[in-house]
Amino acid sequence: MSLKIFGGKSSTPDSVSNNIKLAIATSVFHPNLKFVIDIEGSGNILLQDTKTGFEIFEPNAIVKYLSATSKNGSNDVFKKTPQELKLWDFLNSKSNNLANLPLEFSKADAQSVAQIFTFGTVYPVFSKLTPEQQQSTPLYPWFKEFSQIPAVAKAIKDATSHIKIERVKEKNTGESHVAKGVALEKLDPSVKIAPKADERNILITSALPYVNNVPHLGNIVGSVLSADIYSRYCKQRGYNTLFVCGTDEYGTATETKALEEKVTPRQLCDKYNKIHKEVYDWFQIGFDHFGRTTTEKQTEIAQDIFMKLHKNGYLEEQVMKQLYCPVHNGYLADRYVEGECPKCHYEDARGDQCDKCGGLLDPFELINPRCKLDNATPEPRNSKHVFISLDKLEPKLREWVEKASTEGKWSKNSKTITNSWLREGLKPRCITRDLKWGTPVPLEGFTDKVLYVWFDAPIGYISITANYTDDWEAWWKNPEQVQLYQFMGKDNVPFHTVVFPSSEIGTGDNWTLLHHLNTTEYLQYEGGKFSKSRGVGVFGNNAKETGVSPSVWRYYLASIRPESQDAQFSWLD
Ligand code: B3M
Ligand code: ZN
Repeated sequence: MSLKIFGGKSSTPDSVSNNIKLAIATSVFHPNLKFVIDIEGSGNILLQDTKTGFEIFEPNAIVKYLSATSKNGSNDVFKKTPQELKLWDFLNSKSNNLANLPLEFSKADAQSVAQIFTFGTVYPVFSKLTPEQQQSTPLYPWFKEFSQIPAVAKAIKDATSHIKIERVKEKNTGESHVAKGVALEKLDPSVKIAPKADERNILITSALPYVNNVPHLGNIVGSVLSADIYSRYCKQRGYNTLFVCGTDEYGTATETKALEEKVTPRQLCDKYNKIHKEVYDWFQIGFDHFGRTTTEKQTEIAQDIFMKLHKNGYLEEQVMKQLYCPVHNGYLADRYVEGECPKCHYEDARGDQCDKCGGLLDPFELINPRCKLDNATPEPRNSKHVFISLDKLEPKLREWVEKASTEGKWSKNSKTITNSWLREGLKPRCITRDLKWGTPVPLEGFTDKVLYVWFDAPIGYISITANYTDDWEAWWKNPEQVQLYQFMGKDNVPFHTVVFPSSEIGTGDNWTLLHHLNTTEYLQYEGGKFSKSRGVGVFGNNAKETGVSPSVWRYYLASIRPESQDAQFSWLD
């Protein structure tokens, strides 16, 4: 958490009062923060958590927040103490006769929120009284004692001296942003967010974007922005929230793209992981951690899940016929085979789908198939693979889906998609691939293969958390205390409601399974599809180049969010 506090210009008694309260609370509860008032500032009081965007405007609420977030802070400050209640009554009665102030403080205590309020409130009045007048009020002994507490004495100085703060120019807009009064603190980043007993603990994930592309606006609104909005909401409500995401880096797409760019998969991932990070930073997405799937923790956790499935009898072997390219010596994923569509005879159909007639294809159906990379003619080869026995896991999964979809209030669409898989009956699904760039299969006889990216990627949520905190199991193996919210485009639904939960359930471990999933339909670009290869659409980096501020982009994208049907991005809007 990093906080900024803006004090107001002290020209009216009210703002003197407020600044005194803020300065005391800052100096008492967050001694690392510096409270300064900018002479040219707008005068608006504000506390902002620069990481989450959390903001409070009301001075008394800020004082309470500073207290609650201090080292020994407790949420009790949000309840009114008896002294406070009396104080409110006094203030509401508009009586300004201090002699009537119902004070019951026996001892000056700067840790007491009620005393800070009282002190701030009476300070402007009190400081105008003559020494004799001051001494004649019942308040005097306490007031004097309180003002002499060192942290308070310092705060009074801070609140009553004004400085001119250098203007910050924003690069993109050239606009001059006025810093109003600044107190900046970085709380120790080594303190990790952990679930707390007796609090609402919310774990938020957004679908892990494929690393090998620059994300387009559809990707942004569907997962990271939607999740960020929810995460900000949760944090403002005071829920103990952890929001993680990262790039999905393994698989054919990465291997192929690396070949195209003539770099290693690792180099490719490093380059694009950085690009993703920059784009999301620009959009002010407040991840608590943004990681990646190609880490040691991923190998450790994914292999552990795999071996537990094996031990519990949920894995089986099958031989698969696949297309192999003899020129670049590799098996070809469906979409890396091209050829003539057997249905409409379009020349450039892909092995998974024909872009012209939209028909779903099997790569073996293509007429004159060719390797997308080098045009060589692929040949069929047999290869032995590991399948997850979803059929055996089905009864347990069904039971879970029924419960989770009700408790987690899944959207109609998510339920329909999930039920259509269940209606057909689950079949064993291949979870290994003949590739190099992936998590190695830890099973004898398959060690030259890697885990299929859709088996591996959701485990990325867990390993990314494990790279953030050693205590990752407190989030991921704690269903009693943690609720998992996952954000994604609708095409990702079955992997999150069927395949991933089945893998988790099959291990026999006590996982924090999906509670609520939030999905979007597609965002279209001026009536068509976003397409990086055809250069159609707005991509993360283009948004920045427009010079329009991220807040405007965030607002617009959220306002056209494809909640229940496809939506249109339009420049005219
Ligand atoms: N990378 C697909 C996508 O970005 C995939 C999501 C993985 S979530 C674990 O749509
Ligand atoms: Zn080839």
